[in-house]
Amino acid sequence: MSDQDKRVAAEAAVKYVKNGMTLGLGSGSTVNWMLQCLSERINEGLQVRGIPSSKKTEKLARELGIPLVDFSTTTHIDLAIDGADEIDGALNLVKGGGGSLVREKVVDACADELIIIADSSKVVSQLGTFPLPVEVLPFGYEVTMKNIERLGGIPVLRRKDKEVFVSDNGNYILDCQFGKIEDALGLHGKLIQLVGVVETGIFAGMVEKVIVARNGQIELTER
Ligand code: ABF
Repeated sequence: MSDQDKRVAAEAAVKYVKNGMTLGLGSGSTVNWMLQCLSERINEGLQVRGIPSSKKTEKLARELGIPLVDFSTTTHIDLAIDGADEIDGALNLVKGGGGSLVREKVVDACADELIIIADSSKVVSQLGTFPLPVEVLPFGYEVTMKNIERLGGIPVLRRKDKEVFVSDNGNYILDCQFGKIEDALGLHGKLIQLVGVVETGIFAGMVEKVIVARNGQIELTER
């Protein structure tokens, strides 16, 4: 996992940003490099505005002077740029390692185009090595865990510094080991029907472009 490659992928994605765009700003360390690069372009005169997908992204974007709006201003996003934890050959993703999967999915799904940026460590032949993050309501999460187990998963309540992790939406995250995920969309469909499940970290059929940097070289994959 190389910081240099994250930066190379981030800079390549910013080349797709056009004047006047409303951008979906994802979350994670690769996106943080993208925000840095976007800020430099804005200082050179680029006029864009962004909708952040997490409180962390919003904080950094403000610090970098990136103009921000929210969905009360516009429900149209020209281009979203986001990271991922796993990317397979069909451009299906596992996301949510940073705990922002719900707002990421709202922003990414709204965008006319979604570009994913990553270092090569995220590219996998099959999803599932990374435990699948699932955001759940705190109320009755124990029941939701049992129901996920009935689907063959091993859910673990996410903790941060020994405290239960609470998402920007006030919910809990279950990190679920399902082993190799054969049918990502099918698994998402089963999970999202469970009472108490808010959203899953499976992003299937949403991605137009994936920009991966490997040893400083860009690999572009388009759907
Ligand atoms: C974000 O990117 C999250 O969904 C994911 O956990 C994170 C991981 O990527 P990075 O390596 O860039 O932090 O979108």
